[in-house]
Amino acid sequence: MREALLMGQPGAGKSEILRALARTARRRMERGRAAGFPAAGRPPGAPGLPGEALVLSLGRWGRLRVWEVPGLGSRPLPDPGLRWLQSRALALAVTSGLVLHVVDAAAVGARGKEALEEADWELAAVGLRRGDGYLLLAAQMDRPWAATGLERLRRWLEPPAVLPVSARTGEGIAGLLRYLRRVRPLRPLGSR
Ligand SMILES: Nc1nc2c(ncn2[C@@H]2O[C@H](COP(=O)(O)OP(=O)(O)OP(=O)(O)O)[C@@H](O)[C@H]2O)c(=O)[nH]1
Ligand SMILES: [Mg+2]
Repeated sequence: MREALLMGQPGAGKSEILRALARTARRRMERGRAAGFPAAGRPPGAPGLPGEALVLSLGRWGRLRVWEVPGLGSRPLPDPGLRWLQSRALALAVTSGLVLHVVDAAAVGARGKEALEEADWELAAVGLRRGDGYLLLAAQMDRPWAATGLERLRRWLEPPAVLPVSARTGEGIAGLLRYLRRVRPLRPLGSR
């Protein structure tokens, strides 16, 4: 199954985006319009570990599992199982996974570069290198300073693609679902 990875700092807004996406996909399905069916899932390779994943059926591109990668912060997580998940996600990020890089735009607006972790710069570099396998989700757009943060993220991280979202208001969530439906299966980086 294809993998989409919600990655970013602890508290960036990954879980809320996953929930909002599940709600939107379910609503679409209920209206009978599109094949978005969320099902319960677990992050791959993580039996018994906490984590959330959403499986979307995307018509001719098959199924896509969107999963939340444990937050990449300034300190390593104490649980080796969660660190293993993070390293597996990073490996997929540079090879064949679809990277959904979540950054709290309001925090960047209010605190500038202080609000970005090393992992954010590294993921952005993966985005620059990969191009089509990367989407920056500028999250929490309903909060003060988020517009300033969005402008800075565009300038500083030079993302090949960016989508402003708010799990609170629903801004950008339908657009994210459309993006996931449209994106083609990615070839591993080395095969281009
Ligand atoms: N106003 C507002 N608050 C948000 C939004 N998204 C998330 N939050 C808040 O930000 C906090 C962190 O959100 P989460 O979605 O749990 O963050 P996360 O990235 O999953 O964090 P970890 O799982 O710890 O890595 C919570 O208190 C949310 O209520 C948003 O779009 N708007
Ligand atoms: Mg979370």
